[in-house]
Amino acid sequence: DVGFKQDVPVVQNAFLEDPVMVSVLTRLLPDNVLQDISSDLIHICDWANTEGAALVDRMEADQPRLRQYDSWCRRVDELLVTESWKKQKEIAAREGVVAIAYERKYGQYSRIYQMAKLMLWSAGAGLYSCPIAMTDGCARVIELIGTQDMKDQVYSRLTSRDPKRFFTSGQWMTERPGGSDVGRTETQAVWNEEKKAWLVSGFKWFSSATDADVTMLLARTHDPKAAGSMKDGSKGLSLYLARVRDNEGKLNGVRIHRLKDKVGTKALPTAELELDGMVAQQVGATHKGVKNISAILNITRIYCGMSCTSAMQRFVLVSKEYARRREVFGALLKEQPLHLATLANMELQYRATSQFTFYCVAMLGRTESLDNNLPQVKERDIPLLRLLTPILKVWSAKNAFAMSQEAMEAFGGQGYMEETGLGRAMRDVLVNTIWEGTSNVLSLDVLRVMAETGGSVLELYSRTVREIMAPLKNQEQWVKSAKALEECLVLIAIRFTAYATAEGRNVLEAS
Ligand code: MFK
Ligand code: FAD
Repeated sequence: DVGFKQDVPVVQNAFLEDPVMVSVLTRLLPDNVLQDISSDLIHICDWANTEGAALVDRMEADQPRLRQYDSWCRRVDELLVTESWKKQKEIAAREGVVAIAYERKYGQYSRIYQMAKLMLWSAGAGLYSCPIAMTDGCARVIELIGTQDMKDQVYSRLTSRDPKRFFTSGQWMTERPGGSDVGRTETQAVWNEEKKAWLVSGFKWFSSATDADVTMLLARTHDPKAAGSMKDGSKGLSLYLARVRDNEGKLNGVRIHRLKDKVGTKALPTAELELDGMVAQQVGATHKGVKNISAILNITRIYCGMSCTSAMQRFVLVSKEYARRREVFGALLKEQPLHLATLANMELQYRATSQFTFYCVAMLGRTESLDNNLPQVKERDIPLLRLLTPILKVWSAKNAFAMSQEAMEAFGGQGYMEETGLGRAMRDVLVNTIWEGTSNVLSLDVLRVMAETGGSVLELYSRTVREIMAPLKNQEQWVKSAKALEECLVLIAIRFTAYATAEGRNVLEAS
């Protein structure tokens, strides 16, 4: 045991060690709120570095399995998730990672608090952030359009801090004929008078977090008033809410066909599901399924932004830590100009993405707060958030994956070793370019918003940009001002929109 031993890079507390996050929160939150929540943010980082890190290692080492038959050849479809995965659920409830947003203790600022906590919690949660995102989205849909019974029986549990009561939710949209194009959905819902419920049958091609307690799902409605006739395309779809298992743990008309063999997100039990008479309740109006589920999409897409920001924060912090300890050609890495330039570029990307994410989160908080009748919310936040959410999702996913490569390279050969966790992080962050809408589909979503508003959202955009830029006189101020960074993001968004428009036109011209 002789010879050189590299000093190991360690991030002690991502909140305390990251001036970027502190500055974003200082700008967006009133002093008393930041003071109030700081100890919780410090605590969750400590948890992520200790118990969280140990749980993540175990979740990776011991992945979910499916026991399809018992020893007597009876079909059981038992999903075996690890103790560490179950523990994550308990912790998620206790830490209130969904509850904070709905208790609204800090009004419009509650979302910022929740997303800041989620961002730090994610480092120790592995992929448990995925079921939490869908749970949050499901809670929002029930809050907006659910029945009183759904609020009492389900919403209250999705937003509970009691691990024994806490429910998670799935989001079943994608089918074999189409994931982006859900109008090709084959699954059908038929009213059953005897059970006074809808019975849903079909095949769901991707179901993350198959251990969820409830799920929101799309199905084509047999209209009982029109002798069971169905409408084609997405206009024939309605939204349904169902328990995945009954109180004894028996699946509710679901057969688990197979667990997916994925490139990453290995700890997450993603399955193919056959539905055969799943008892469900309709949520919201018939044939408004896509519109009704879009409240989930818009929340989970912001979660993708948050999750990518969290990954980027870690990439930057560990790369900087390593640069402070690794010596090359007679100097520390942090003193090598070219390496410093690489780190600076990473830091810039991370800063931009943090600002962009929390800019959207702040708007989300305002639109959900009880003051959402304020003119600012109606006239600015709602349309701007609708426009920026898909842009945030695409921007953060593409950049976080690119940065995972830089972080890996910054560690040299060690970066390529599984033990550093950078390979896993790269595989995991990559999925954000695909789930909750691929980049091209979300680019088209941006065009959909522009078309639906007759372009007025772009005027709103440029007005907002001009207002924020007005006090900035020279480039120096741009660099110094946090406000300017916020504005850069709006500019990026505009450029992205222009890009999407131009691309769309080019494709049309070429075809
Ligand atoms: C840590 C992060 C973890 C995140 C958890 C990840 C777990 C993985 C979960 C999944 O991946 S779940 C599956 C996610 N699937 C998608 O995201 C589907 C991607 N495809 C689209 O988004 C398509 O654009 C879409 C399905 C919406 C196309 O459907 P349609 O019906 O062909 O679109 P159409 O006719 O334009 O829109 C129907 C209505 O919905 C319109 O309103 P109206 O009925 O009033 O006219 C649209 O304006 C509205 N709409 C569509 N997208 C919307 C929206 N409204 C608000 N927000 C949106 N995003
Ligand atoms: P397609 O829609 O067939 O897309 C193929 C390609 O076509 C893409 O590059 C896409 O960008 C492009 N494309 C599609 N339409 C257009 C267009 N109009 N113009 C230009 N390009 C276009 N789904 C769920 O419902 N629930 C889940 O829990 C869930 N979990 C998932 C977990 C993981 C790990 C993964 C990888 C996926 C999960 N999904 C889930 C599915 C995911 O949402 C879909 O895979 C995604 O929406 C894309 O759909 P698709 O696979 O059918 O691809």
